[in-house]
Amino acid sequence: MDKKFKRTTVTAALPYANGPVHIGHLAGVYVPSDIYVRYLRLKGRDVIFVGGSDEHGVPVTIRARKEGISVQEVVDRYHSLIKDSFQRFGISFDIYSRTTSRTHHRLASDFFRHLYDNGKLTEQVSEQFYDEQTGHFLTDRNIRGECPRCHNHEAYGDQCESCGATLSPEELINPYNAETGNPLVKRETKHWYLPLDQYQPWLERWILQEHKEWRPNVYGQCKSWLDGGLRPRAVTRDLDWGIPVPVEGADGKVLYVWFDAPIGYISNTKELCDAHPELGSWEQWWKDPETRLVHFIGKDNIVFHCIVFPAMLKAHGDYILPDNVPSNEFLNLEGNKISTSRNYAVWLNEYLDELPDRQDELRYVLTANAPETKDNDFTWADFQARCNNELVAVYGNFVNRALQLTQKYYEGVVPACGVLTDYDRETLAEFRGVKERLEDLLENFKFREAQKEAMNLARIGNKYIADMEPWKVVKTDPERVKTIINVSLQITANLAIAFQPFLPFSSERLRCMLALERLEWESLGRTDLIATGAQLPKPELLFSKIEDETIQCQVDKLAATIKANEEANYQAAPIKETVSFDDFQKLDIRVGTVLECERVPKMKKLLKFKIADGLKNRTIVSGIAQWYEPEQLVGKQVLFIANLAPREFKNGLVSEGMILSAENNDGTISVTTTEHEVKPGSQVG
Ligand code: B3M
Ligand code: ZN
Repeated sequence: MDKKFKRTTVTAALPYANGPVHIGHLAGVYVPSDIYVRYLRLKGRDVIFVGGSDEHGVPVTIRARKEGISVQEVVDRYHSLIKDSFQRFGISFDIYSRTTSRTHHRLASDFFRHLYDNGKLTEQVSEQFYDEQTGHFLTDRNIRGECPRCHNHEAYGDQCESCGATLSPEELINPYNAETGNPLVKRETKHWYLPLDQYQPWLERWILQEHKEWRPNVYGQCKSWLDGGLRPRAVTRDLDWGIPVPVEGADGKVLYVWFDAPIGYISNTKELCDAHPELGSWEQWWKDPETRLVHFIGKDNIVFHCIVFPAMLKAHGDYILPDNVPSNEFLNLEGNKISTSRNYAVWLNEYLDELPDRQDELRYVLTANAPETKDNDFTWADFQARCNNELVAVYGNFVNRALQLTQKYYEGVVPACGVLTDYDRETLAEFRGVKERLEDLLENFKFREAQKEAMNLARIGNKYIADMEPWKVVKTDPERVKTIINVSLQITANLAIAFQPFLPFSSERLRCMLALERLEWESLGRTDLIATGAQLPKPELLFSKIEDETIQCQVDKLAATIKANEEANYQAAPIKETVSFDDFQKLDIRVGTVLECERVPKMKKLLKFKIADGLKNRTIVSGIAQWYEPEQLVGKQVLFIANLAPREFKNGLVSEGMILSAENNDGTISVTTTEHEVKPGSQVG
């Protein structure tokens, strides 16, 4: 870290209190920020880690209406759920507060007022959609109407979920209030704007010139926003949930959630410092140029943290600006986008309940697979493989061998180190540079590589003990074994230290098993960490295997969610154009009995039927092999079109008609049949 900084304020994006947090949030923001903060604390740096719930905005109000409870109840519920899950998961916030706190309301309100009083905001009247019956202006998400592209009648003001089009409310045909169904009219309303265009030249210099070191994804997104030209942004909304606009004549208006939420970092710092005078004044953490500010966020929040919030801070004038904004890309889940509204996620609270005491396993996999440079995919199979093949088979296995052998040979008393061989020395030498390498990676937010580096030490340890085979040497050279075990224990202590920022739970357990008072980061790389003669307690396994059933259970759960979503979204296809009765009568639909059914060589999709149609036997070929075993259909009665012109397949096979079957919404096929048995050749009509 730069010498010019005395302390660091680390913030992690404030999750919306409209649902629990999921692995996407963890991988993108909370695990990396926690690693970073733990590391800084281990280094003895002055740091605070600020978090909290974002409790304003439209999503919480929508959730409240959906569940038929008050908005306050929604945010209360999710705030405690999120806070509790973070705590159980070991995200080591110094404070986790909320944007509905009184401190925050006051501070955000004052912040706005300061900008307003100093002429930093502009006023603009514009036309917005308004529900005359309820007397409310509506936000994009609360407006529905007919999609101009696909004519779905339930498109949202910002997007049509049917065809995926991005929309603005103006484009909707016959817009209506999503809640009440009332038609909407346009009405004039006044709002306050942050004139971002005025900050463009400054932002260009500050980001594009002075912060070239930001991650390429962050820098790139900023550049493209700046290249597109910034426009004034409204910082108020017509809404009855939020912080009232502290200006006369602004009744029914609140601060825009993206205006107040980042100020939440400041309010929460104030709340922290008010409760802990030893931390000094909150202002020192936000206004002293010797304080370094770092925001951890997801990629959909980049513009707010790199452009809008800095412009707000700059406009205010007293504040420091972020020094870095490490943002990750997205994490997908089993190849699909994670979605709170579609309930498609691995929710942290459920993970903690269903896989108890496995915090470090998830932390490990999310870091090993972190979407630092590109979107990444979380799969349960990969989770299991990494846990079993890396945590259990490498790190856990090595530690367990070292500790168990100490018990077995020396009743837990650390044996003295004798003369080191070249191989011992080479192994220990690998630990010498590790502190510097880890620090360099961590300081530069390369958590994935840093954890790999730590895991590499475990591999070295594992290889050492496997190569040394103390269980064999003990029979021939008991003195030598003492040295091997001593060296192994020194390596173990190093692992406990190196993994501490990443896997705090197992490092703590390992510390106890090594009977160490503390794990000192500064001692990383030393080979005299465990004193000869120290008594170690009986060890327990550091990691245990994740069983197939556990994984299957989770995979099934996701599949069930996908299925439930499909059901919920199911809409029958529109009815085709009307046909005359005469036209209908031209079709000759009949019942036939399946005499034979077999697969067609080289044509994977096809089944070949011999059908008795009451007059002769005919061959019909049908593309349903994926859904039936041939023998399931033999003897069944099926409906078929008897007068369809014969169709020839590539291999010369001719189909004399078509068997009728229904396609379910999940794409599966079901052959139609008659309710009672009827004579083959019976006409259907
Ligand atoms: N609540 C968006 C999100 O959870 C928003 C972040 C606020 S950070 C000040 O992605
Ligand atoms: Zn559409």
